[in-house]
Amino acid sequence: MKIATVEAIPYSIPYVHPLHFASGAVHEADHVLVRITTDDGIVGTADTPPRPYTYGETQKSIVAVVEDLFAPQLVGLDVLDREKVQAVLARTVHNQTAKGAVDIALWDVIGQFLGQPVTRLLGGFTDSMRVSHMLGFKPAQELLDLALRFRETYGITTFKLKTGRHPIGLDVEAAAVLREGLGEDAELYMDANRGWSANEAMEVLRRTADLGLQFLEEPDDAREVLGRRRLVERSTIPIAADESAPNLGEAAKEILTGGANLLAVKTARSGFTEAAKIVGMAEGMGVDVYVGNQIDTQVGTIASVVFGAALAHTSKRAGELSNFLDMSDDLLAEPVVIADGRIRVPDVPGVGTAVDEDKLTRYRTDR
Ligand code: MUC
Ligand code: MG
Repeated sequence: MKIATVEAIPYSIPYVHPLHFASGAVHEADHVLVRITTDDGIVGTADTPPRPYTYGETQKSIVAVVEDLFAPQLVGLDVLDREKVQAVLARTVHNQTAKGAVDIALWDVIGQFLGQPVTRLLGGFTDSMRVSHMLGFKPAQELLDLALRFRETYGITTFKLKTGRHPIGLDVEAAAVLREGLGEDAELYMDANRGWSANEAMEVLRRTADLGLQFLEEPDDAREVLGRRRLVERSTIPIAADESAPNLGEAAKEILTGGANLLAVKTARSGFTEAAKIVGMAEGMGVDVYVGNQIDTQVGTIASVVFGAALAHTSKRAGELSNFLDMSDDLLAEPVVIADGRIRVPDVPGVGTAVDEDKLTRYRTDR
């Protein structure tokens, strides 16, 4: 069975609750839906979030690279020749999320072709993922009210607090109010999206030392190598690499050079194939991972759940899987359900991301 077409469809869905963080903000999901269709009519689907402040991609650049560069090289390849597809993608540098979406859409095709859920093809470890919810910049009391509502409504007890603000006391206060209000059993961690210097991050760690934070993600710019290394060496909690480790090579480099001792793995930027390699590398080096969030739609979230639940190493920690709740609508035909703080893997062949065609028609921006 061969790849017949590779499409990249831009669409836009507004957020009800925009998310603000140190490297940017989202008001609209200006994403790209990638679709691979085979000569037998199987359709594989994946979502692509443009994050210019993280990977340099835009909605237009994603459409261009998928349709103009990748599609002509992929059409005609057998859907099971995954390594040939990887070789095509690897010939182009960067374009992380465009490549990730092509990979996931292909896995979706393969699962449907074989009549198997992709999560089983990837490892089949478990059937659900525990959810961590990401809280954007807000005053401390609003953050706590939100977290309590998420706990009450969805059973979520793990929260990632977006930080990296100035003065740093804003984030220290937010963390303290969350810990006080949620109690000692809640899992809390911070993500500064490079908003601080290494010294500022050190100060935050000192002032939050008694709050039982799980880890600190991307506190500063990892390219400032010595500052980051000093931070990792002195911190009593793990320092996680997110945007400093977007692919296998960078992830290995960050671990080996002491830039991080924990890794965020994101299917939106690594697809399933490269994400699995990153997880294997981390496992081999005794480094923990967690499934991160690219402010994913429900289509993107299901891909993360399918991958995270497939492997023992990614199932240990909660995955960031709930920020689609801030959107006004979605393309997924069957809405994602969060119950008792968990999302179940869809038990269908493929990834389980069938799209509502009426909604796609309504939200696509290319017609
Ligand atoms: C994160 O973990 O940094 C910020 C932008 C984006 O796409 O995802 C994030 C979350
Ligand atoms: Mg992050």
